[in-house]
Amino acid sequence: MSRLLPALADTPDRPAVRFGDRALTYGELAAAATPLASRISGASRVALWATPTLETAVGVVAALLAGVAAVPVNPRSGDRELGHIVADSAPDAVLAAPGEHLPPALAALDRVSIDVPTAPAGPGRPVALPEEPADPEAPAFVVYTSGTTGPPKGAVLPRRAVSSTLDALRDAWRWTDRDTLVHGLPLFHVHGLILGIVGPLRQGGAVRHLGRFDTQGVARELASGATMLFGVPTMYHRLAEALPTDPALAKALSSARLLVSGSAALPLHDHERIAAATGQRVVERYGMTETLMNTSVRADGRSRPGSVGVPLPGVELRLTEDDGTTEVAAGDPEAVGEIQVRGPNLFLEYLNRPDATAAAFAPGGWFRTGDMAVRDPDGSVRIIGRRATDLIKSGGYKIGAGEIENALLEHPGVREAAVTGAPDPDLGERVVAWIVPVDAQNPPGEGELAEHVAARLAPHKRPRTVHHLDALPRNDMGKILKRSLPDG
Ligand code: MCA
Ligand code: AMP
Repeated sequence: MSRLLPALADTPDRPAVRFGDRALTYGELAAAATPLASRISGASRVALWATPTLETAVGVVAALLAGVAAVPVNPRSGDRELGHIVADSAPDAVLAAPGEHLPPALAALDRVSIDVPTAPAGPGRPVALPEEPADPEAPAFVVYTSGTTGPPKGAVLPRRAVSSTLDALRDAWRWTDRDTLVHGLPLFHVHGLILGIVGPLRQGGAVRHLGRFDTQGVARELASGATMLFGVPTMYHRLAEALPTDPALAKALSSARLLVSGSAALPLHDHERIAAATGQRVVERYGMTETLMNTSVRADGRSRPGSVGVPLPGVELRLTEDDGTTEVAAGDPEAVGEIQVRGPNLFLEYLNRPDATAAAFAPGGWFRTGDMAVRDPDGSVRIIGRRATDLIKSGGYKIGAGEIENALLEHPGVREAAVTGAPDPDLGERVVAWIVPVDAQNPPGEGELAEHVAARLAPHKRPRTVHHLDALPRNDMGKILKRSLPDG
């Protein structure tokens, strides 16, 4: 019996995961993950080369069964980002599909191959699952997340955060073993991996991953038995754009039981276009790497565009003034405050960063999210912005301005750099770089700087627009005044 994933033993013949034409039942998943779990048993942490493949799903199940914390790694991470993650998390081994070419930082580790039989055995004798750790506080994941400055921090997520958030979503979304989820999210973040893969498996339902997101894949899966869709707003924007010319997509989305958006705010215009074309209201939920899920519009509740719903069962939520401890006036729908949360969904700490961990909490164990919101009279939360302007949300990815500025400053043609976010209809925000070149006659080009950042950090962190300036606006202390930069 698996505490986190009971269906592995209980319903071996039911479909569990599918990527393209490769699929596993729960029994087959247990059979593939169990030997892998024994190979890594006793390790403290393992890196997981998180390609959007069946192997990643098997790897994550193996790590959960073995009670070893998984560190999902973006296969597109550049050398600087990857070097930091490997040095900081010090994994005992790396789990990767056979044949994957690993960059040097990972190739230096012990490699454990995720072997998935090409022709699974079908119904067979039940697999004896390993004894999972009984301690709910044992780390299950270390997920790296960007801050305003410096390299990403590893949020250590215990098993209890994973189980409590998924059980709360079961309740809020009426999520059951009869549901089949479709998604095309990357598997190195909470949204795609914990909600999108571990989520359906905890409920005993199924997941079909598209490999990569495209509107036709969504239509195909929803038209052939999938019941739920998870996506970031950029994906819903692309669906909204495609709807007017794709009646099959409209029909498929209309037939879904639940469409869920998260990771950033879904613009009103896209909400409205999808509702008009499909009759469906997209449900928004609000979460964070450090807190997993905090609030959601309930499946049986009223979805209002702009609302991220009510606190999930077990989650306490308050809005505070700038001092971080005084609660804003209750019942005043105009009162803006920072969202603070407390509950079993919270992370344990930032790995190796006691300073950052301490700074993230207010007295009483309240986690400071940095998100600003108001509360409607019915208790539902409306996010209106972020405290830090140096955090950019692009395509649903959180990107720290400081991290990109540091990478840009490593380019020989860059003397000074500032990074901001500019509104973007597709990505929500896009990364904009403001550069003072070393040689004004011969400044580095936009493509060259994008390539430079993509190779060091990750492609989604690359600047989409580059402006050249003679000097950056600064105050008397020399601090860059980003608000004085023209609109990006
Ligand atoms: C372009 N590309 C490049 C370069 N330029 N590669 C290297 N160097 C360059 N200079 C490549 C990209 O790698 C990609 O390759 C392609 O060009 C297009 O990239 P891009 O425009 O960045 O993105 P996109 O393909 O248009 O993707 C949009 C997307 C994506 C699919 C919406 O942004 C996405 O998957 N977002 C999900 C983010 C997410 O999961 N967030 C969850 C974290 P190729 O074409 O080969 O792919 S938040 C979270 O977990 C919390 C808990 C929460 O609340 O959910
Ligand atoms: P990450 O740190 O990448 O896990 O992203 C978490 C952040 O994404 C939150 O602090 C919010 O700013 C944002 N976020 C997540 N879900 C939503 C949502 N439904 N609406 C608005 N912002 C969201």
